[in-house]
Amino acid sequence: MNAPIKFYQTGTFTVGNRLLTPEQRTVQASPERSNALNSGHRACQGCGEALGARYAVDAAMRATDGALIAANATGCLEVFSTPYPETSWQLPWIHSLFGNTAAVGTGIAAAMKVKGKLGTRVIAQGGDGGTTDIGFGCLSGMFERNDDVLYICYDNEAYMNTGVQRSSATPYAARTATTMAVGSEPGATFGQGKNLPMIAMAHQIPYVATATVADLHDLEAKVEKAMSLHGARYLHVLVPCPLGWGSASHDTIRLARLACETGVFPVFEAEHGEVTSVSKIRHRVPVEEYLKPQKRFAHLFGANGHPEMLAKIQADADRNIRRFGLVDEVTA
Ligand SMILES: Cc1ncc(C[n+]2csc(CCOP(=O)(O)OP(=O)(O)O)c2C)c(N)n1
Ligand code: SF4
Repeated sequence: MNAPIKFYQTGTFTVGNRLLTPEQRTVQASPERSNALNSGHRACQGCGEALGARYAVDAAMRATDGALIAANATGCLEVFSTPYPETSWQLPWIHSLFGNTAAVGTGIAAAMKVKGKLGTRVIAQGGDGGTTDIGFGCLSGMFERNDDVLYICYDNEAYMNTGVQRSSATPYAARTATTMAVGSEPGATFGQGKNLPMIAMAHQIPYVATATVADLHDLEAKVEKAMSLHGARYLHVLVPCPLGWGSASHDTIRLARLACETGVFPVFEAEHGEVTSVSKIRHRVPVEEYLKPQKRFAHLFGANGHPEMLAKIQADADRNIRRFGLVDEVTA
């Protein structure tokens, strides 16, 4: 009897890496990886932010031969990794204020320059609240001066560390502690959220990219590319948060993938203000498939649901697909 053919996804932890040449394998596949964000931290089960940060920082460590310093805004990533007097970080790591991480990163880069340590590179990282709201002025300044820092925003679309309050990256209609699911237009009604990647592009900095924890190889590659460049660089990573999104902890990667496949979250790269590559949608799906597994959107469904709000979310996703050319056959 013929054995059934098995297909393996290349680049995975299991058999997949053995199907790739050594130079194509993921950073995490290597026993030489730095484990810069080590195990034992206190993130929730299924935390997309912990996963994204682990891959991103280890990739930055490999790209710099370990000559890396990180500044970190207040937020979940800082809190779950450093319960005093412990730390999960295995690199020089500085906790900044909630709103000044970009400026602290700039200062570290300037200090390295003055000391002649040009090989020591800097990343600054924070959540979407620390990035799109309170830290926005410092970040825009860092971009405008073209400071030699890679800023990584882990976007879980709300202020999770303090109990799921709305940020300016919270999507339209999402329920948070400050945008309750009540009234004729329940959930966040402020608009579609602030689009930081496009604002970063408007500064014409050397490199802007988006990524998700659904494609960790892509995330690593973008970090490595960013670290091969100098000047201000910005990486925006969508990181589902089971606690804040009301999703199952085992759905983190599936939701990140659905965010891409619906067009809700376009994945692309841009250099000096121009889009240079996009990740095409392989199986386009309606936004309902992405929204339904998340309790923060539960009020949109059912007998008392809000089809008109769903239609707006679909229209925004369709606009992303057109704007970034995410599906080849879309012309209008
Ligand atoms: C000036 C200031 N205001 C408020 C806070 C309280 N605070 C700490 S973390 C946080 C929310 C962080 O949200 P975000 O940046 O989105 O990161 P997440 O926790 O979601 O990863 C807030 C409001 C603070 N530390 N400093
Ligand atoms: S609240 Fe969300 S972002 Fe924070 S540790 Fe839990 S899953 Fe991660």
